Parts: sequence; structure tokens; C-alpha cells
Amino acid sequence: MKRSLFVASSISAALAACAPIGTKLNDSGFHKVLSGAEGLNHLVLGTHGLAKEYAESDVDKDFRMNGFSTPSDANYNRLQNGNFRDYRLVIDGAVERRQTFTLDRLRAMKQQTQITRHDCVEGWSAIGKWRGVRLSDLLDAVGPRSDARYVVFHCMDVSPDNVPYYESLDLQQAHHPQALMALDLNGRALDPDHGAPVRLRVPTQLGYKSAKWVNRIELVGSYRNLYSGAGGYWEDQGYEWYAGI
Ligand SMILES: Nc1nc2c(c(=O)[nH]1)N[C@H]1C(S)=C(S)[C@@H](COP(=O)(O)O)O[C@H]1N2
Ligand SMILES: [Mo]
Repeated sequence: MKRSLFVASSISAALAACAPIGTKLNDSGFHKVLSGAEGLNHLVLGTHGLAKEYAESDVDKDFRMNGFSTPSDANYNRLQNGNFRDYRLVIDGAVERRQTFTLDRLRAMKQQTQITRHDCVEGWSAIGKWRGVRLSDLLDAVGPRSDARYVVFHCMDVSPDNVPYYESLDLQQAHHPQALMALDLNGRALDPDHGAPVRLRVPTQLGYKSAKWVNRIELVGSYRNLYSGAGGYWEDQGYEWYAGI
């Protein structure tokens, strides 16, 4: 594991200690606790900089699969059997223009390629070549309203106890130039295990932020009222919302 990951985690862990695990801070409270730290992280570790980009020869041919099982419900099976022709990515919530994207529409947009490393909080990493649409281009298409503060990613899979996976970024993180809605991994359309047909890829954040099987992006003023209120499936289990590497 990269040293800066360890440093970032210790800083965050030290701060998390200010807010005992299990305390349900609302997101604005959480942000008050973290705002000083975020500034420190950005200053010391440069998390607003770019994640390192690697060479083709660094790519891990067998990118590990992790997380919940690939969806196998009737809806996902139908989409997969139809080669995702009927897939739609909905972007709604606090936006000026709600939009629906087919895969063809996403592929017709400007594409970005990045060879970056994915760092899982469990301590493994993998380098992949990702291609897709910059999240900021999608946000430009829908026009975040002035009350929008967070971008929530809703996924098609569920945990073993049947809770949907979801994640969130703030608008600044979502506009990061390497925040990608990925369509391809290593030169091929994403396979089901890695999040087909569309997943978030955010190389400046820990792996759990990179939501797979995304079919809805919702802009909100606060994530407090979603699920258990911590801004993501793993955050709801006590992981930190701020997962900068
Ligand atoms: N929808 C969804 N996204 C997810 C997960 C998940 O279980 N469900 N697991 C996360 C975690 S912890 C990691 S490390 C990566 C794993 O991505 P991979 O299977 O492509 O390696 O996906 C992340 N995104
Ligand atoms: Mo992970």
C-alpha cells in the first residue's frame, strides 16, 4: 500500500476519533469536523492534484473483483441479455435539466482514457486502463441547481442483507478531472463483475467510492435522509465519508 494512503488514513482516523463511531452526525456536522482536516489533507497530500497515471505495461491483466456479488435479479439479467440496449442512466434531483442517457449516447460523448491504480481499503491495489465519460461533462449536461451539494450514485446491486449499494461525492470531488463514469476496462466494454455497463472510477479516493452498476445519479443538498444517512453503503457501516488517498 502506498505510504500516502497510510498517512491519509491515519489523519482521517485521528479525526474520526473526534466523532465517536456510532455517533450519527448529520453531514453538515461531519463536514464541520472534517473541514480543517480536508484542508490539511489537500495541503500535505495534494489530493486535489491528479492521481498518478501509469504506462500500458503496468496494467494488471486480471483486475481483481471485489465487493458484493454481480447483480443477478430479473432486471439486471434482462439488461445483460440484451447487451444493455435497454440500460438507462438517469441523472436527476437538484438539477436544471433531468436527463436520461443510453449507452449509445454516453459513447457518443467525449471519452477520457486513464491508466490509474485502484486502492481498496482492504490493502490491495490494481492498475487498470479505464475509458469513459468525465463526470463533470455529465454534470454540465444536467446543470446542478444552486442548492445541489452532493452527487449520489445509486447502484443495481444489494448487500447480502438486501440493502442497495450507494455512494456520494461532493460537487468539487465530482468535478475532479479524473472522476470518470467508466464504460471500458482494459480495452473492452466493462464486464458484469467490474460494474457493467457503467461505473464510477475516482482514482483519488479509496475503492469503495468507485461505485459499480450505477443506473442513477441523484444530486442532493444533503445525503442525511438517504438510507442510514452517512452518504454511502460503507459509510453507513462506519467507514469514513472522506476517502481521499
Ligand atoms: N455497486 C457496488 N460498487 C462497489 C462495490 C460494491 O460492492 N457494489 N464494492 C466497492 C469496493 S470495496 C471496491 S474495492 C471496488 C471493487 O471493484 P472491482 O470489483 O472492479 O475490483 O468496487 C467498489 N464499488
Ligand atoms: Mo474495496
